[in-house]
Amino acid sequence: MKAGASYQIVTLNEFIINRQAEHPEARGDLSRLLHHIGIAAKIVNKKINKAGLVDILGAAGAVNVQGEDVKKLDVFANDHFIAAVKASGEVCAIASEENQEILILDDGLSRDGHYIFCMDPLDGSSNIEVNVSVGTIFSIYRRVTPGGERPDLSDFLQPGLRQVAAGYVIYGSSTMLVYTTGNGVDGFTLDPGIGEFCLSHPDIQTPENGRIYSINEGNYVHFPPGVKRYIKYCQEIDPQSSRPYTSRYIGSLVSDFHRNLLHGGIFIYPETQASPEGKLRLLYECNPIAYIAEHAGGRATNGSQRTLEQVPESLHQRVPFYVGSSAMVDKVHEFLRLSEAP
Ligand code: P6P
Repeated sequence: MKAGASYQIVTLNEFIINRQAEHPEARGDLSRLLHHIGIAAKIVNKKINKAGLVDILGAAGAVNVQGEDVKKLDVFANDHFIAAVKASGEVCAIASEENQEILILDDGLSRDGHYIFCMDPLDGSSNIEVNVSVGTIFSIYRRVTPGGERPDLSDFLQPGLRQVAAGYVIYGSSTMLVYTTGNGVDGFTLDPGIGEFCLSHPDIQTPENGRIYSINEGNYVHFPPGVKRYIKYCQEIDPQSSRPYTSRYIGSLVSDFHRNLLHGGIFIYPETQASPEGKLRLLYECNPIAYIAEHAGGRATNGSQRTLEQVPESLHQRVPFYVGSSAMVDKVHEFLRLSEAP
């Protein structure tokens, strides 16, 4: 950067307020909720960064040197995102990967909350002990039940198209928050020095095509024939580049998706023998990631139907998931259709 060039830091909160100003009709309720999500992300990030010191802090279930009960990090993350969403007063109910049933927030403010909140508070948490990036994934809808009345499952069984916002936090070599409210996808990197998420990736557009495919090839023998053929296609020499595609699989959805979002690529978790409906959850993994992918110019399906058009049948429903660069998702669809042709 040239001497004297001004580097304008745009913090997450400034960005949220600026974006709200573009919508005079906005009442600030979604902005307030997003602000509280940012706070929870910073709290979880601080805890995760210390997770490597578990021997000092004590393993989950133990009592640490400070005499505190050590919680599993996904329980810790779940508690803090619930607390942050409750503090916003804008959400009337929560669905979480950590809770079998929906959590009704029926204290004064929340009872009239306009939104419902879905989350996987710490996706890929088994990777923490080996220091691999993990993430929080969230999704926000307007409630369908009347304000003031008790929310119910109908508020959550909405197709992903109706999301008003979706995002993820990736706790990696740096901690980032990436989200969309349907008007572009923007990425913020946490600056620990000032404790703020700062705009680092404005208006993310995912490449239309890519050379990275992400899939757990350990399940190869159980994949649908079309997926097997697509993998072989990726491994052939590409005439344009004289080399095959690159296989990258971290085993943490947010990390695999984030890399493909920026560089181009496809992530696939199809149905397998162990997971005949697929492994990933529609409400709080596939829909938010699909919403982000589409608003960055990408595509997300279950192998035939657009993920965002799928009407959920249950809270923790699993679906096959193909997400990433649009040309790559289209290409795997060709192989799936060919394999189904009579
Ligand atoms: P597998 C992590 O447990 C997770 O839910 C996603 O983050 C990840 O993409 C997937 O499961 C990995 O599953 O079966 O390949 O280990």
